Amino acid sequence: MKVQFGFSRIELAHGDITQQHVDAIVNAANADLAGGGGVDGAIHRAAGPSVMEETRARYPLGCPPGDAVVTSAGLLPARYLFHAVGPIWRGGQQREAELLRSCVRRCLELAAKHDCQSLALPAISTGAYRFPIDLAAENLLDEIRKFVDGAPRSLIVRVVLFDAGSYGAFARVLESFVDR
Ligand code: AR6
Repeated sequence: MKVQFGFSRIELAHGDITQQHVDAIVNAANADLAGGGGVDGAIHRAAGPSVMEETRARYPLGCPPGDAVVTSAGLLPARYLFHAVGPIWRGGQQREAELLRSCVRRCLELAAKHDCQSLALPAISTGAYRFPIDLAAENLLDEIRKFVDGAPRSLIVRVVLFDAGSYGAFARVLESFVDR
C-alpha cells in the first residue's frame, strides 16, 4: 500500500526489514544499544559485527527512549542505520505515545540531515516492548504524515511489517488518513 503526502510517500510492506534497499534502515533498539532479539537481532546479524563496534565506540552511554542515533549499515543494503529507542509499554500513562512519536520524528530528522531519499522502519515497540499494535500504528503513521506533509523535499517512508496482523492494523490506519 502506498499513499502520497505532498512530495513524499508513505508505503507499507510485508516482510523482513533487513532485505530493504533504502538509504536508511531503522532499528528498534534498547537504551543501552546492546543488541537483543526481534528486529534488533535480525539487523545486527545481517549487518555484521562492524555495526556493533561502531555503536559502542560512538555511543558508549547508549540512547534514551524517544531518541535515535546513526551508524553506518555494515553489510545491509543501505547507507545508514538509525537506532531508534521506543518506549516500553507500561499501560499508557507513562508518556509511551509521546516517546514513540519522538523516536520516529528523530529518525525522520536524521533522514533529512543525511540527505536520504528513502527510509524503512519497523513497528517500533510493538514486539518485546508490548506497545498495542493499533495505537502504535496510529501514532507512528500520524507522526510520519505530519513530518512529510508539506515538507519541501521528497522522502519515501516504508513501514515494514513482519506479520499479517501488523500489516492489517497499519493498513487500516493509513487508509483512514486518505479520507481525513
Ligand atoms: N523485519 C521487520 N520487522 C520485524 C523483524 C524483521 N526482521 N523482526 C521482528 N519484527 P521488537 P521492540 C517486528 O521486539 O518491541 C529487542 O530485544 C516484530 O514483529 O523487535 O521495540 C531490542 O534489543 C514487532 O512488530 O522491538 C530491545 O531490547 C516489531 O518488529 C527490544 O527488543 C518490533 O518488535 C525492543 O522491543
